Amino acid sequence: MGFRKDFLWGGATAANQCEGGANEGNRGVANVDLMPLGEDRYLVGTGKMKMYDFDDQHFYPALTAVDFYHHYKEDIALFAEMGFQALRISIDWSRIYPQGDDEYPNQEGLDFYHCVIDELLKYHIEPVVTISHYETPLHLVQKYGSWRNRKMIDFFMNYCQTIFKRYKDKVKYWMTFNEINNTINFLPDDASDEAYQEAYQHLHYQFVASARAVQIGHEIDPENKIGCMICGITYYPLTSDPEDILFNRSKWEKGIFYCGDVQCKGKYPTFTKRLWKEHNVQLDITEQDLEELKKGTVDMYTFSYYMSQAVTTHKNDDTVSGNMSFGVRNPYLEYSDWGWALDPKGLRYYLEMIYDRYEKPLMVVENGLGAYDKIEEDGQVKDDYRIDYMKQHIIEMKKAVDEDGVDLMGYTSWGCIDLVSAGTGEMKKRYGFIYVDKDNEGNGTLKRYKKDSFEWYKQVIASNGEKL
Ligand code: BGP
Repeated sequence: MGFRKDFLWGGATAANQCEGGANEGNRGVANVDLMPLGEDRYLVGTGKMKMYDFDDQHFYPALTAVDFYHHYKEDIALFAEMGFQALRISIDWSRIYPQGDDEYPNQEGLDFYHCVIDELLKYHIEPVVTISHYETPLHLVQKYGSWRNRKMIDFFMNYCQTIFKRYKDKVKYWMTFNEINNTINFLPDDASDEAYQEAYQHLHYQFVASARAVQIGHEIDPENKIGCMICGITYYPLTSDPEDILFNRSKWEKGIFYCGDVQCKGKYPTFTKRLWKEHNVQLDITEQDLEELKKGTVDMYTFSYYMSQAVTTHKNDDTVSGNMSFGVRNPYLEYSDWGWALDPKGLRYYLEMIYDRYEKPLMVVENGLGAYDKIEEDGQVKDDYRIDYMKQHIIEMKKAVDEDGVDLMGYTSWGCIDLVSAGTGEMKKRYGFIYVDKDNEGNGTLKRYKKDSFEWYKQVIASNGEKL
């Protein structure tokens, strides 16, 4: 059997992590521009430190990133050489509406993505577009408090309508909010009731915005396939203590199913009441909102998968953090240079569990290994560890398809070209098939080099995942 004939193989990026060109094309300032490299990044990201202006003490990697803004033709040509059938990009809201609440869109921003999309289509590469990948115009954060405010739904709708219309007949695959569930995942287990209140309210407004976007997207073009995008983590209980089993279940409910259920089934799941009660949460939800959720269920479930996470209620100091999640070391697994569990079987488990729950087509829109790469004097990068990581994950994907009948539409590996790390702001945490000469502090020629994984991935695509 194997993967479907129209399986989409490709790679994934996000504007704030690869574009740069922050001050070009009339773009506004985005919240992520102010996420510095270094220790303060986490504090700014979690809102514990307010940073509304640039200062000399910090380096802000998103401003220049790997300059896809000026290199997109060269980069897309390299993706085409690998045989990409899809490229996941995000549209940066602040290029289209620099302030977020502007009356008219910014023509230069619209034109930029038009050129990028046309360049992809020239090589028959399907653009897969994330509408919001952690990028929000800063003005919306400062003036309205971002997603704490219901008004955000209207600003977002305006933005969606503009891009759905402008890229009609060119873009068919969309996803609304990248890793929407991270608003909850990011909270430590002992977060305050106020923090939960804020997070659940923020999510509710995003659910409504997403559901309305799905409806508008279908009205503008019935061919559109619009997905949710979930940070996929396979949670395991560390022990068989029933307390651990229940704790693990709450991780799945809170971290994975809560968002997926609302976006795929169009209603809050039954366990919601318990989750809200645990933290005395009272939300602003109208009857109209609930109607919108019902009408705006997604066409596909897209997700990122890097790792699994073991959790326990027992005292355990061997803690590990991974992609926006916290847990303890799993003695059966190896860990990456950044301490993320390497667990291909966890991907199969996730695929089967989710497909069984929603019966919607799935797409893996992020997967990959962030590692230290060494470039040799002759420009070679021998990244066999990356090849091995991806190979093992693709093998498990294939089992999920062949043995369990999961309907999998595609695979876009994360950071197909080296880009800025979302979690740490580093450049040295590299994921790409293409090496970019740039270091953490922003030095380098920006020259692109093919890694060993480049040729490997080319054969994977050419054989539709048979030659690994
Ligand atoms: C996901 C994000 C991506 C990407 C990836 C890898 O959470 O959607 O934007 O960055 O994780 O994470 P990191 O860059 O922290 O290694």
